[in-house]
Amino acid sequence: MADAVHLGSGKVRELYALDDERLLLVASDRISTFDVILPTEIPDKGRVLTGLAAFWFVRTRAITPNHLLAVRPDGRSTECRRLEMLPVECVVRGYLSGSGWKDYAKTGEVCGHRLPKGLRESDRLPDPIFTPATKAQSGHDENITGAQAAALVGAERVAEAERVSIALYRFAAAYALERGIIIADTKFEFGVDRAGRLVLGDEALTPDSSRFWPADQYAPGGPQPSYDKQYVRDYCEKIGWGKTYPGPELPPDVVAGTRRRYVEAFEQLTGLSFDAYLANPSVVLK
Ligand code: Q0N
Repeated sequence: MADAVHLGSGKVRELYALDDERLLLVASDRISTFDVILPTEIPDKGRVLTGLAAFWFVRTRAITPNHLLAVRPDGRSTECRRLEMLPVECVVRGYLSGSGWKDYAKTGEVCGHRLPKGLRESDRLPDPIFTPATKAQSGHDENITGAQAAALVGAERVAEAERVSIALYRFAAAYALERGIIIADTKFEFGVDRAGRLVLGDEALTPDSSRFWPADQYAPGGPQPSYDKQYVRDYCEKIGWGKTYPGPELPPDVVAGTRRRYVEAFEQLTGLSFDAYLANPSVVLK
């Protein structure tokens, strides 16, 4: 890290340049809820997300190339290929939730996709839909139409990103469902390499970039419990926090319960023990 140049901070991650071709993505243990970073960290959260993303990168190589080069022994740092990132977030929704549900309830459509009438909140969609978004000035994600996405990156590139995104979602959602986790929706970020190839970047198919729901509690017709953040949300509701900065400190039992859920998601999806990952992060790459 001595000569890594800090390029920027996301809400919960830091990005460094290693050289002209390689970046280091470092996942912190910070947690956000209702778009606010809380003052209390969840121990090992960054390691869980790093290990899970690496696990998926290896298992989706037949669907798309990705930026993963190595996971460092600390378990939270990913060395990756430097790409020219597309300014579009590639969201895939398999279930009707969040802004997708809000848009549907208002208009019967989500990002230009006409959907069947009579769907309830959290219902499974007949087929997953591609609902691109951009980072608005406010820092919030804003849904856009396929035509707007095409204006940003070109029609052919959007079509390619859509095809790959849907294929990734179908693969991961089927895999996760067999292991008791519904991936309701997920966000991919792609870049282009020097050869002009589309390459999957960022962190993919983690509970931070997706909505994970426990399959055994699935009950459409309202919002679903979050696989990872439900203890945090319940606590925030209980104390009547107004959901604006600053967020509340979390008590030890909420921290412990939340850490356990992240570790459980890792173990359920990878079939590996998290202790084995901590001892040697490369176990997820096999
Ligand atoms: C990159 N972001 C947005 C880190 C993630 N492989 C890459 N090459 C070039 N740039 C990026 C990547 C990746 N991944 C991605 N910014 C730059 C997401 N950031 C937010 C901050 O934390």
